Amino acid sequence: MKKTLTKSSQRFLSICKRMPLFLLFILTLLLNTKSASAQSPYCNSPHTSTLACNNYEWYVGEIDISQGGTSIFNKANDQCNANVSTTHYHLMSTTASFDLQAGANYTLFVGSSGSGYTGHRGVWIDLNGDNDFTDAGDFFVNIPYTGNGSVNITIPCNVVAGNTRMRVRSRYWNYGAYVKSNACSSEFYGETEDYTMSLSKASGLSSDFFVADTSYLGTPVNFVNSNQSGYIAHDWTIDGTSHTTTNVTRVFSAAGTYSAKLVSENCLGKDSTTKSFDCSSYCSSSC
Ligand SMILES: [Ca+2]
Ligand SMILES: [Ca+2]
Ligand SMILES: [Ca+2]
Repeated sequence: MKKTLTKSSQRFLSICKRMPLFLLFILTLLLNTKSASAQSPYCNSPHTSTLACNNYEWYVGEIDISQGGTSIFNKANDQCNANVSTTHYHLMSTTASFDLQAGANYTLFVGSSGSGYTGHRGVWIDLNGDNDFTDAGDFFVNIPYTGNGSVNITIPCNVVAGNTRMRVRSRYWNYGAYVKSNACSSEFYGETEDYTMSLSKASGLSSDFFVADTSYLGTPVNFVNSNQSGYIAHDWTIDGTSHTTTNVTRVFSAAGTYSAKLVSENCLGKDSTTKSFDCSSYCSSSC
Protein backbone atom coordinates (compact mmCIF):
# COMPACT_ATOMS: atom_id res chain seq x y z
CA MET A 1 0.00 0.00 0.00
CA LYS A 2 1.39 3.30 -1.10
CA LYS A 3 2.21 5.66 1.77
CA THR A 4 1.33 9.34 1.52
CA LEU A 5 3.79 11.77 3.06
CA THR A 6 2.46 14.42 5.38
CA LYS A 7 3.22 18.09 4.63
CA SER A 8 5.70 18.26 7.50
CA SER A 9 7.51 15.15 6.21
CA GLN A 10 7.69 16.65 2.71
CA ARG A 11 9.13 19.89 4.18
CA PHE A 12 11.73 17.88 6.13
CA LEU A 13 12.79 15.94 3.02
CA SER A 14 13.04 19.19 1.06
CA ILE A 15 15.37 20.68 3.67
CA CYS A 16 17.47 17.52 3.65
CA LYS A 17 17.84 17.70 -0.15
CA ARG A 18 19.03 21.33 0.10
CA MET A 19 21.36 20.61 3.00
CA PRO A 20 24.53 20.17 0.86
CA LEU A 21 23.84 23.54 -0.77
CA PHE A 22 23.29 25.09 2.65
CA LEU A 23 26.55 23.63 3.97
CA LEU A 24 28.35 24.88 0.84
CA PHE A 25 26.93 28.36 1.48
CA ILE A 26 28.20 28.31 5.10
CA LEU A 27 31.62 27.07 3.95
CA THR A 28 31.87 29.82 1.32
CA LEU A 29 30.91 32.39 3.94
CA LEU A 30 33.66 31.16 6.27
CA LEU A 31 36.29 31.25 3.51
CA ASN A 32 35.30 34.78 2.51
CA THR A 33 35.53 35.90 6.12
CA LYS A 34 39.03 34.40 6.34
CA SER A 35 40.26 36.17 3.17
CA ALA A 36 38.97 39.50 4.49
CA SER A 37 41.33 39.05 7.44
CA ALA A 38 44.35 38.72 5.17
CA GLN A 39 46.74 39.97 7.81
CA SER A 40 46.05 36.90 9.97
CA PRO A 41 47.63 35.83 12.29
CA TYR A 42 48.34 39.50 13.03
CA CYS A 43 45.55 41.63 14.47
CA ASN A 44 43.22 43.72 12.32
CA SER A 45 44.05 47.40 11.90
CA PRO A 46 40.98 48.98 10.29
CA HIS A 47 40.36 52.53 9.08
CA THR A 48 36.60 52.96 9.02
CA SER A 49 36.14 56.02 6.82
CA THR A 50 34.08 55.30 3.73
CA LEU A 51 36.22 57.77 1.79
CA ALA A 52 39.19 56.60 -0.25
CA CYS A 53 42.22 57.11 1.96
CA ASN A 54 43.84 59.48 -0.53
CA ASN A 55 41.01 61.99 -0.36
CA TYR A 56 42.96 64.05 2.12
CA GLU A 57 46.36 62.48 1.49
CA TRP A 58 46.42 60.49 4.72
CA TYR A 59 47.84 57.47 3.02
CA VAL A 60 51.16 55.68 3.49
CA GLY A 61 53.34 56.94 0.64
CA GLU A 62 57.00 56.35 -0.08
CA ILE A 63 58.96 54.24 2.36
CA ASP A 64 62.74 54.20 2.40
CA ILE A 65 65.07 52.42 4.80
CA SER A 66 68.75 53.31 4.42
CA GLN A 67 72.00 52.64 6.20
CA GLY A 68 74.97 54.97 5.90
CA GLY A 69 73.31 56.78 3.01
CA THR A 70 72.65 53.59 1.03
CA SER A 71 69.03 52.55 0.53
CA ILE A 72 68.34 48.93 1.47
CA PHE A 73 64.59 49.11 0.84
CA ASN A 74 62.47 51.55 -1.10
CA LYS A 75 58.82 51.60 -2.04
CA ALA A 76 57.76 54.43 -4.31
CA ASN A 77 54.81 56.61 -3.35
CA ASP A 78 51.80 54.42 -4.15
CA GLN A 79 49.25 56.76 -2.53
CA CYS A 80 46.24 54.74 -1.40
CA ASN A 81 46.65 51.14 -2.50
CA ALA A 82 44.23 49.78 0.07
CA ASN A 83 40.54 50.51 -0.26
CA VAL A 84 37.24 50.82 1.60
CA SER A 85 36.31 47.13 1.21
CA THR A 86 39.51 46.07 3.00
CA THR A 87 39.11 48.84 5.62
CA HIS A 88 42.20 50.49 4.08
CA TYR A 89 44.50 47.60 5.06
CA HIS A 90 46.99 46.12 2.59
CA LEU A 91 49.52 43.31 3.03
CA MET A 92 52.33 44.56 0.77
CA SER A 93 54.43 41.40 0.64
CA THR A 94 54.03 37.79 1.65
CA THR A 95 57.76 37.06 1.35
CA ALA A 96 60.55 38.94 3.12
CA SER A 97 61.21 42.15 1.20
CA PHE A 98 64.17 43.42 3.23
CA ASP A 99 66.38 42.45 6.17
CA LEU A 100 67.32 44.46 9.26
CA GLN A 101 70.23 43.44 11.43
CA ALA A 102 70.26 43.39 15.21
CA GLY A 103 72.37 46.20 16.62
CA ALA A 104 72.43 48.20 13.39
CA ASN A 105 71.30 51.80 12.82
CA TYR A 106 68.99 52.82 10.00
CA THR A 107 67.30 55.93 8.66
CA LEU A 108 63.57 55.35 8.22
CA PHE A 109 61.58 57.59 5.92
CA VAL A 110 57.80 57.48 5.52
CA GLY A 111 56.52 60.04 3.06
CA SER A 112 53.33 61.35 1.59
CA SER A 113 52.37 63.70 -1.22
CA GLY A 114 53.37 66.89 0.54
CA SER A 115 49.85 68.30 0.49
CA GLY A 116 48.78 70.84 3.07
CA TYR A 117 47.14 68.20 5.28
CA THR A 118 49.27 67.04 8.17
CA GLY A 119 49.20 63.68 9.86
CA HIS A 120 51.06 61.02 11.77
CA ARG A 121 52.80 57.80 10.73
CA GLY A 122 53.19 54.90 13.15
CA VAL A 123 55.72 52.12 12.50
CA TRP A 124 55.84 48.82 14.39
CA ILE A 125 58.13 45.80 14.02
CA ASP A 126 57.42 42.47 15.70
CA LEU A 127 60.98 42.00 16.93
CA ASN A 128 60.39 38.69 18.72
CA GLY A 129 58.36 37.17 15.88
CA ASP A 130 55.39 36.05 17.97
CA ASN A 131 52.73 37.65 15.74
CA ASP A 132 51.99 40.74 17.80
CA PHE A 133 53.41 44.23 18.27
CA THR A 134 52.86 44.47 22.01
CA ASP A 135 56.03 43.07 23.61
CA ALA A 136 58.33 45.41 25.51
CA GLY A 137 61.04 44.90 22.89
CA ASP A 138 58.80 45.32 19.84
CA PHE A 139 59.82 48.38 17.89
CA PHE A 140 57.59 51.43 17.63
CA VAL A 141 58.09 54.98 16.40
CA ASN A 142 55.67 57.80 15.53
CA ILE A 143 56.70 60.10 12.70
CA PRO A 144 54.79 63.40 12.76
CA TYR A 145 54.16 64.50 9.22
CA THR A 146 54.34 68.20 8.48
CA GLY A 147 56.16 67.68 5.23
CA ASN A 148 58.29 64.68 4.46
CA GLY A 149 60.40 63.47 7.36
CA SER A 150 62.65 60.71 8.54
CA VAL A 151 63.88 59.30 11.84
CA ASN A 152 66.93 57.33 12.92
CA ILE A 153 66.17 53.89 14.34
CA THR A 154 68.28 51.20 16.02
CA ILE A 155 67.39 47.53 16.00
CA PRO A 156 68.16 46.12 19.47
CA CYS A 157 70.33 43.07 20.01
CA ASN A 158 67.67 40.84 21.60
CA VAL A 159 65.59 40.20 18.46
CA VAL A 160 64.44 36.77 17.26
CA ALA A 161 66.03 36.10 13.86
CA GLY A 162 63.76 35.07 10.99
CA ASN A 163 60.78 36.33 9.05
CA THR A 164 58.53 38.79 10.83
CA ARG A 165 56.25 41.75 10.16
CA MET A 166 56.54 45.53 9.90
CA ARG A 167 53.33 47.58 10.11
CA VAL A 168 53.04 51.18 8.90
CA ARG A 169 49.91 53.22 9.66
CA SER A 170 48.84 56.77 8.85
CA ARG A 171 46.17 59.01 10.31
CA TYR A 172 45.03 62.61 10.38
CA TRP A 173 46.89 65.04 12.65
CA ASN A 174 43.80 65.90 14.73
CA TYR A 175 43.59 62.30 15.98
CA GLY A 176 46.98 62.73 17.67
CA ALA A 177 50.28 60.93 17.52
CA TYR A 178 50.21 57.17 17.33
CA VAL A 179 51.23 55.35 20.50
CA LYS A 180 52.52 51.81 20.69
CA SER A 181 49.15 50.32 21.66
CA ASN A 182 47.62 51.63 18.41
CA ALA A 183 49.05 48.79 16.29
CA CYS A 184 45.59 47.24 16.10
CA SER A 185 43.29 50.16 16.94
CA SER A 186 40.28 51.12 14.85
CA GLU A 187 41.02 54.43 13.12
CA PHE A 188 38.90 56.70 10.95
CA TYR A 189 41.07 58.24 8.20
CA GLY A 190 44.30 56.71 6.97
CA GLU A 191 45.84 53.53 5.61
CA THR A 192 47.73 50.53 7.00
CA GLU A 193 50.45 48.66 5.10
CA ASP A 194 52.07 45.45 6.36
CA TYR A 195 55.42 44.12 5.13
CA THR A 196 56.88 40.68 5.55
CA MET A 197 60.54 41.29 6.35
CA SER A 198 63.34 39.47 8.13
CA LEU A 199 65.61 40.07 11.08
CA SER A 200 69.12 38.70 11.35
CA LYS A 201 71.75 38.52 14.04
CA ALA A 202 75.51 38.74 13.70
CA SER A 203 77.13 35.31 13.43
CA GLY A 204 80.65 36.60 14.04
CA LEU A 205 82.72 39.53 15.31
CA SER A 206 85.78 40.60 13.38
CA SER A 207 87.23 44.09 13.02
CA ASP A 208 89.23 44.63 9.81
CA PHE A 209 89.94 47.29 7.21
CA PHE A 210 92.06 48.00 4.15
CA VAL A 211 94.64 50.76 3.75
CA ALA A 212 97.42 50.86 1.17
CA ASP A 213 100.84 49.99 2.57
CA THR A 214 102.28 53.15 1.09
CA SER A 215 100.54 56.47 0.47
CA TYR A 216 101.75 59.89 -0.60
CA LEU A 217 101.79 63.31 1.00
CA GLY A 218 98.88 65.55 0.00
CA THR A 219 96.97 62.64 -1.53
CA PRO A 220 93.77 61.27 0.11
CA VAL A 221 94.37 58.02 1.98
CA ASN A 222 91.30 55.77 2.17
CA PHE A 223 90.62 53.50 5.13
CA VAL A 224 87.97 51.08 3.90
CA ASN A 225 86.11 49.13 6.56
CA SER A 226 85.61 45.42 5.92
CA ASN A 227 82.24 45.66 7.73
CA GLN A 228 80.06 48.05 5.77
CA SER A 229 76.86 47.03 7.60
CA GLY A 230 75.55 45.14 10.59
CA TYR A 231 77.73 46.82 13.21
CA ILE A 232 76.59 49.10 16.03
CA ALA A 233 79.65 51.37 16.02
CA HIS A 234 83.14 51.85 14.61
CA ASP A 235 85.79 53.75 16.53
CA TRP A 236 88.94 54.68 14.58
CA THR A 237 92.13 56.15 15.99
CA ILE A 238 94.36 57.29 13.11
CA ASP A 239 97.53 59.15 13.97
CA GLY A 240 95.94 60.08 17.31
CA THR A 241 92.71 61.45 15.83
CA SER A 242 89.33 59.75 16.46
CA HIS A 243 86.70 59.03 13.79
CA THR A 244 83.36 57.26 14.15
CA THR A 245 82.29 56.87 10.52
CA THR A 246 82.29 53.50 8.77
CA ASN A 247 85.11 54.53 6.42
CA VAL A 248 87.67 57.31 6.78
CA THR A 249 89.65 59.43 4.32
CA ARG A 250 92.67 61.40 5.55
CA VAL A 251 95.39 63.53 3.97
CA PHE A 252 98.83 63.59 5.62
CA SER A 253 101.29 66.44 5.45
CA ALA A 254 104.41 64.81 6.87
CA ALA A 255 106.25 61.75 5.68
CA GLY A 256 106.57 58.87 8.08
CA THR A 257 105.09 55.63 9.35
CA TYR A 258 101.59 55.96 10.80
CA SER A 259 99.30 53.74 12.87
CA ALA A 260 95.57 53.17 12.41
CA LYS A 261 93.41 51.33 14.95
CA LEU A 262 89.80 50.29 14.38
CA VAL A 263 87.49 49.06 17.16
CA SER A 264 84.22 47.64 15.81
CA GLU A 265 81.22 46.71 17.93
CA ASN A 266 78.27 44.47 17.16
CA CYS A 267 75.82 42.51 19.33
CA LEU A 268 78.53 39.97 20.14
CA GLY A 269 80.97 42.53 21.60
CA LYS A 270 84.02 44.51 20.44
CA ASP A 271 87.03 43.58 18.33
CA SER A 272 90.02 45.69 17.31
CA THR A 273 92.63 45.72 14.55
CA THR A 274 95.76 47.89 14.27
CA LYS A 275 97.77 48.41 11.09
CA SER A 276 100.67 50.63 10.12
CA PHE A 277 101.33 52.27 6.79
CA ASP A 278 103.93 54.56 5.25
CA CYS A 279 103.35 57.99 3.90
CA SER A 280 106.06 59.09 1.46
CA SER A 281 106.91 62.18 -0.50
CA TYR A 282 105.25 62.15 -3.89
CA CYS A 283 107.27 60.10 -6.32
CA SER A 284 106.65 60.70 -10.03
CA SER A 285 106.90 57.92 -12.59
CA SER A 286 110.39 59.19 -13.49
CA CYS A 287 111.97 58.28 -10.16
CA1 LIG B 1 49.96 53.27 0.19
CA1 LIG C 1 55.89 40.59 19.34
CA1 LIG D 1 53.84 38.91 22.46
